[in-house]
Amino acid sequence: MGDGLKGLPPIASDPHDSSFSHVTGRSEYVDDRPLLKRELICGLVYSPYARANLKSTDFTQALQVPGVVEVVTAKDVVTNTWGTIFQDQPVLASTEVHYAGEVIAVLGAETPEALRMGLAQVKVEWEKLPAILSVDEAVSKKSFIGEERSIARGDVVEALKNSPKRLSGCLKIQGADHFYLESQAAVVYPKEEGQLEVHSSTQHPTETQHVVAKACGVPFKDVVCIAKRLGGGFGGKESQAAPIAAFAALMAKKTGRPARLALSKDDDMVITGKRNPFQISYDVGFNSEGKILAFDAKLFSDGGAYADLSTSIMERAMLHSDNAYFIPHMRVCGQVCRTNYHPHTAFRGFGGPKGVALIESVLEDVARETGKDALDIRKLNCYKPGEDITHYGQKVENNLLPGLFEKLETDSEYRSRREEINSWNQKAIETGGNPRGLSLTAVKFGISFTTRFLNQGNALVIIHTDGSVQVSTGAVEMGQGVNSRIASIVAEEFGLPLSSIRMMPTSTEKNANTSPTAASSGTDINGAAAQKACLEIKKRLAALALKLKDTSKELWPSKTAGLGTAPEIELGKEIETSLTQVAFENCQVMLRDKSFQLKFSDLVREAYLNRISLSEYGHYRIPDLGFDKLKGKGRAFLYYTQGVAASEVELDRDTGEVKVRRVDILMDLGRPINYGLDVGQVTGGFIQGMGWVTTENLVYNQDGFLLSHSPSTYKIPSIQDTPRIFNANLVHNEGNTVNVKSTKAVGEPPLLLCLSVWTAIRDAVMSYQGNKVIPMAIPATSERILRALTPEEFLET
Ligand code: MTE
Ligand code: QUE
Ligand code: MOS
Repeated sequence: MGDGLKGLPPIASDPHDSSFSHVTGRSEYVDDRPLLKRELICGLVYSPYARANLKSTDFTQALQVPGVVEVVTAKDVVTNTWGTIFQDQPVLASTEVHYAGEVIAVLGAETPEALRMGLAQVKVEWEKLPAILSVDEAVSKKSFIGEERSIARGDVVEALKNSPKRLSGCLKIQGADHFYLESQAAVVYPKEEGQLEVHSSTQHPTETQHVVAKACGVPFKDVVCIAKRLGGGFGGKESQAAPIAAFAALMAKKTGRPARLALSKDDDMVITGKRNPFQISYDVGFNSEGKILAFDAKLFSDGGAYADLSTSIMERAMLHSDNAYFIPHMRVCGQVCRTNYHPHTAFRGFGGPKGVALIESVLEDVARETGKDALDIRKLNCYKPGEDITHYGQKVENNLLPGLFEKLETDSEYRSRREEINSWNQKAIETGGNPRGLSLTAVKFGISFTTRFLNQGNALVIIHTDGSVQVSTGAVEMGQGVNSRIASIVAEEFGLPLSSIRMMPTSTEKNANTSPTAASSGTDINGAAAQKACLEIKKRLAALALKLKDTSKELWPSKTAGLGTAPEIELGKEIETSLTQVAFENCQVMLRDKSFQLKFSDLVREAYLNRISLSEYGHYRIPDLGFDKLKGKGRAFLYYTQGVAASEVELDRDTGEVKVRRVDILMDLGRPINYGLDVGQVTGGFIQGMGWVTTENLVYNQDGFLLSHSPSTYKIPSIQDTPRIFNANLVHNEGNTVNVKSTKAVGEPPLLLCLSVWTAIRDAVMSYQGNKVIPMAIPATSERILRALTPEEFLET
């Protein structure tokens, strides 16, 4: 099982469908829409304090500024509550604010200058109130969102008691900003009879439509939300794009004028929530071999001021606390805390990275305690035949993990490099040199929304009479390439080149009741829906082709339809079986026995003239899911995307800086639809994660106001931070037949492999400190690294 995994050699791939327009600057984003006559530019008034009473507001002077037109406050909001899971959040706050950055008013002006001057003239009187600004404080005050949940198997208390070795500890994990290059933005056009056309940078057009409609007090039918493309979303535009669009819509509704709101980077960072910070305590029992016998963990997350997606994020953290490892007795408890920070939200990986950070960290510690190599500990505990049921009772099917560990151990030359690093570090300790670390971690990411009803998608496929095709789905293109992948699926079904397929802007007018493009499932769900639509059209076309074969050409629709000189061809039951006899290839439609063929575009034209529908709407639902949230048991995921990464780091002994010397990644992505896009997701996700675990440090003042709200104070990875040697490879796996085209989702899983950089940093630190267990928070900033290397030099004050 898993032995002899074969690599998948690089496959020449089609470029991203926007690559040309991106590099030539022609790609249109929301704020690139030309200004219309009378259009208003909006700006936001928000709280500088974590918690405060809003004693009074005075907009008179602001409204006297020439060019300032209107102000929108809570009084203008028809239904002033929203929230993706719990409706606990006001669109605009009115009497009390619960986080620094909470919006209380929207100002509309004719020019950016007027807007800036107007905002400066807004008078607000705040009365500061005590705020909760840490998880510890929230826990002691029992300030929670939702109930505590627990997922357990076996008898963890007894098994811990009977374990020959025990270890307990705490792990502190900070948040991270999404740092999409396009900030939150919306442009709203008021239309006839109260209708609103919303252009939004949103991962979730349906929710944006709904939040706008409720805030403005109109039925859903009167709001169309369109998302052509995003300059990055990463989860940050899953829930939090909706109120931004509502602000612009309220202004458009109140003034009857088009309204645009495009946040500055600083406002965006202050207002929007981040990856949830986590605080975790754990107790692990193991034997002298390093086999884990029992694992008990308690997870607290900082949800911020409102629920947002935090409870689902916590659930995913709990479902990923096993990661790639079988733990016979396991209990994981999770509780979201309500604090006075911006509401934290989805971020690539959702809760997964926090759960995986925990267990990967614990395995590093177990290695120290047993004196073994951490890779051997991981291989020993890895899911394998006979030990392949998760703590929530789902079987790990098509499990490539053992083979992935073996292959990357070889490909990355792990053992010889471990030897080199050992002697390097010995010298470093003696001579005051820079310590190095090496670590190999895994990911097993569950693919499916854990909330069952979200696992559905729909697609509209339209063939025009020249044989070119338009496809609309609920999927949002945010750079990940979902449009290119779906276009490839459709092109392959019809046997057409990609140039015949046009992916249309995502719009609730064509695809309603959609799920967010999230949970890495965009292609899985929407691609499968598009494929279903294609198959229905193909059945009709194939049935017609079979009829045309037996019809003399003079009687074909193209010769007779205009005059009505021959009866129409009737398609009967053969529609159901036609596809077994007909193939669509190379722009041709042909009988499989080669007795007849014609051009795709000619057949399409005959079909139109014969009054056969050339459009289809496909709906797809992921089958066989059965996770019971109350019991914490069942099949939560359709399948797992798996991978491993080995990272080597060097720590600067004087500055604490991290240099990532080499990274080797190996992932199972099934049969990639587009190899190039997939490898792009792997490397991009990995480096984005590296920022979270190393340099991205969110700093707040005592009022809970984010101070690090721009690239000058918040350090995301740059080109200098990319690993000096960076090998990202895939393995051959045709076995994931449960998913469309036997592919596997790629969007989030590679981010979790960044944890190998963090564990490599821990490896370096602990190796430098004589292999003692030394805790490390996320991110492992330079400061934290220096303190861990030489604590005596940095006494905490
Ligand atoms: N890649 C780019 N370039 N930009 C993004 O915003 N978002 C990530 C991932 N990759 C993102 C990205 C996140 S959080 C998710 S859930 C998936 O893409 C969503 O798209 P998919 O389901 O089509 O993979
Ligand atoms: C992964 C996700 C999401 C998720 C569960 C996952 C996600 C999301 C929701 C969600 C849950 C309940 C709701 C709702 C959405 O769950 O993105 O509207 O009522 O939005 O495992 O990415
Ligand atoms: Mo991605 S965090 O599921 O939008």
